[in-house]
Amino acid sequence: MKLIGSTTSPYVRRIRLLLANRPYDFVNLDIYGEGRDELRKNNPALKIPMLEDEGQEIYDSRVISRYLGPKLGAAALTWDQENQLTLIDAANDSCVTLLLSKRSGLDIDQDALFYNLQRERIMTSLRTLSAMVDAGEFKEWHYPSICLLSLIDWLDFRGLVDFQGIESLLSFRDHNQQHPMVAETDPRKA
Ligand SMILES: N[C@@H](CCC(=O)N[C@@H](CS)C(=O)NCC(=O)O)C(=O)O
Repeated sequence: MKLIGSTTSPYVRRIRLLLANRPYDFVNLDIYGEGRDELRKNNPALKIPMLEDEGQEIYDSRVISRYLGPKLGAAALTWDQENQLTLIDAANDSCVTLLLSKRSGLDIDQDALFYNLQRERIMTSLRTLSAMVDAGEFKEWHYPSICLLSLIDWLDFRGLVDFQGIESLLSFRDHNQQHPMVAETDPRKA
């Protein structure tokens, strides 16, 4: 089994945490630099993560987690958990958009429809996720918790979000540091 990704991507970190303590090869690419040709060879969507296993290629972290589920003996997700993943992905995708805009020299704080929509989506999704944490919905260490930790830690690492009013998301991250591979996959160590 081979996982193609990077050491900073929150989407890749999800799969590395899911595969904690399992044998696989990890290919760490700089997808905006020297690793881009390798990415082009492996995924026409030009995104990471991407998994190769027994001749099967799988794109997208959510699909990879579905593929790995039965192999890892994980329970299928409930519809409520699927919704949690959709909120996590929504916030994550919008934040990736903001980061790439920033790196392109664009002002992400400007009063423009596109950026207003991203900021609104990020805050409504994060507020809902924070309330879910308070309600105990992320007490267990399962795939939705793995995805939430990967998102929150990456937002903090990149300084993309003001956590005022949603501090329980940071507490959730801090209280889950002991799980396998969480320390080893810290994006600050990339
Ligand atoms: N829906 C995808 C999103 C993956 C994604 O956006 N990954 C980022 C890295 S953090 C990426 O490859 N971005 C490349 C780009 O947007 O050009 C998944 O869950 O795997």
